[in-house]
Order: sequence, then structure tokens, then C-alpha cells
Amino acid sequence: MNLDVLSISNEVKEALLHHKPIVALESTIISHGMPFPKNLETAKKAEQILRKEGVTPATIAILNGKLKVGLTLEELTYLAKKGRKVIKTSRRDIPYIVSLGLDGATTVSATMLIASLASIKVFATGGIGGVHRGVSETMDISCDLEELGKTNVAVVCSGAKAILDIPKTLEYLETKGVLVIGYKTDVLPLFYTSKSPYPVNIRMDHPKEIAKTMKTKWDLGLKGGILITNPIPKEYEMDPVEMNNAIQKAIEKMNERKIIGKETTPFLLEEIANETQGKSLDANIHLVHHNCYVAAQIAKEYYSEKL
Ligand code: PSU
Ligand code: MN
Repeated sequence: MNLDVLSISNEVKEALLHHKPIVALESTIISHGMPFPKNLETAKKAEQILRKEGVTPATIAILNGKLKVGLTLEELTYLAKKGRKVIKTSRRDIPYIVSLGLDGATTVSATMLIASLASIKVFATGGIGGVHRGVSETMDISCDLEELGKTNVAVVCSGAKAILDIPKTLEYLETKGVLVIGYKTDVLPLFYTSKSPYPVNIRMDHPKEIAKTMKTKWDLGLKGGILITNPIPKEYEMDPVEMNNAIQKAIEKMNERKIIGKETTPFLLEEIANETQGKSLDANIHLVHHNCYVAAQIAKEYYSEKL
């Protein structure tokens, strides 16, 4: 690959050079996951949380066809204001966004890919894409799952959203050889809520154990990511019954309007936020910030000499 297109900020370059901990952040969550100005406030605070922990944030996006690792405040503001007018960019979109010199907000898959090109090992986000309900009709399976199967980055998230088919998402991750760790939990968190009937592969209560497991996987030459699922803090958790009702309504509306493909996840997130009078958006913001904090602890362990 012609790495001229890879544009790493000075702050991130400096951290790479000195083997300091870095955590990657995605940009679709800014452009498509939340409305302005909450998206900008959330993105700025995510970076602040990492810096406070002594970790360098590396927000990733594509701007003017360059794969940017580490954004300026102006660049973050631009993406936040432009919102859904920016192209939601997953792995398949990268070639034309770069060749035509366009702007792209990167999803989990594209962010993982670009993070790995920059040798960044830890990435914090809210939720990943997965196997959608009704998959036997739609074949809608997020390419985030494929990326987790082949790109060496550990992703800290709050599990999979109940808008997805959770058992099928877990089966798919197993097929792709992706280890699913529960951070201080035995069961897969469901994004807005912490409990579920689905066990994770292994529970780990210490960031050091997680960092060691990452290192072991890649030292063994096993390709692919690791999914670290971190439950939403109790005080911000939503009522599961209210949540399921909101999800059900959102899915019905989506089917009525025949919304398909890459539009589905942003549509469902917005509908659920409206249906819950913004409560789901608040929960979303809190869980992202908590994931940044946990990702920072894992990154610090991963880059520590003693590991
Ligand atoms: N889940 C969220 N917020 C988001 C996304 C998922 O709670 O912003 C975004 C992420 O960027 C993820 C993408 O990678 O949606 C998945 O999209 P799709 O389902 O179209 O693969
Ligand atoms: Mn899809």
C-alpha cells in the first residue's frame, strides 16, 4: 500500500516513537451516531478522558482522501457539524474515498484497519455492528465482524445492541475466531443495559490480564481482533422493558420505510433516542466515556515494560 495517504498527527507520532499508550477512536459515532452539538462534546470529552489517564487519543477519519490518525479540534468540529452529509465509511468504501480525495467518517471496521496501519493496538467505541435481526431475508451482517476476524486491534465496546440478533452475532464472532472478553462481567452487555442471557467467552477483572491476552494472541501469530465488552455503569443503565419497546417500534418504522443497508444503524439509533426522549442518547454518551477510561487502562498495561 502507498502509505503516503497515511497522515499521522505529531502528537500520535510522538507517542508511537516513544512507545507510549495510544487509544484509537472512530468518527462515524460523531457524524452518524449522535446529533450536533452533543456529538462534538462527546468526542472532545472522550479525548480528554484519555489524556487525563496519560494516554494519547487518536481519533480516525478520512479527510480530503488522507487517512488521518489524530484530528485537530477544527477537524473534529467539521465532522460533527457536517453530520450525516459525511460519507459513512466502512472497509469497502475506503478505495473511492481516498482515490477521489473525499471525506469519510470511519466505522469500526475502517477505524480498525487504519489504526492497525498506524500500529495502534487499542480502540474504544460505543457499540459494534453485528448480525441484524431478519438476516435470513436481508443478509445484513456488519463488516465490523469480518474486520474483527482479520485485523489485530483490541476493541473496547459495550457489547452488541439489542437492535441486533445477539446469538447470531456471537456465533459469527466464534466462526471468525474472535475472543469475546467480559470486563468484570460473565455475560455479554447489551449496550444500553448490562445484563443478558448470553455468556461471554471469558470474564476478566483486571486490565493487565486483558493486555497479556492480546499480546499472547498476536505473539502466537493468531490474526484478528479481540472484543472487550464493558457494561454500561449501573447508574446510567436503561430499563430493559422500555428499551425493548423502543427498539421494537424503531424496527417496525424502519421496515415500513424500507430503510436498508448502511442507513439502518444510524436510523435505529436516532429513532430510539426520540422514542426514549433522549435518555438512550445520554446512556450512549456515558458508556462511550466509560469505555475510553477502561481502554486507557488496558493500553497502559499493554505498553508497560513489565507485561
Ligand atoms: N453502534 C452505535 N453507534 C454507532 C455505530 C454503531 O451505537 O455510531 C456505528 C459504528 O461506526 C459501527 C457502525 O461500526 O455503526 C456499524 O454500521 P453497520 O451496522 O452499517 O455495519
Ligand atoms: Mn449492514
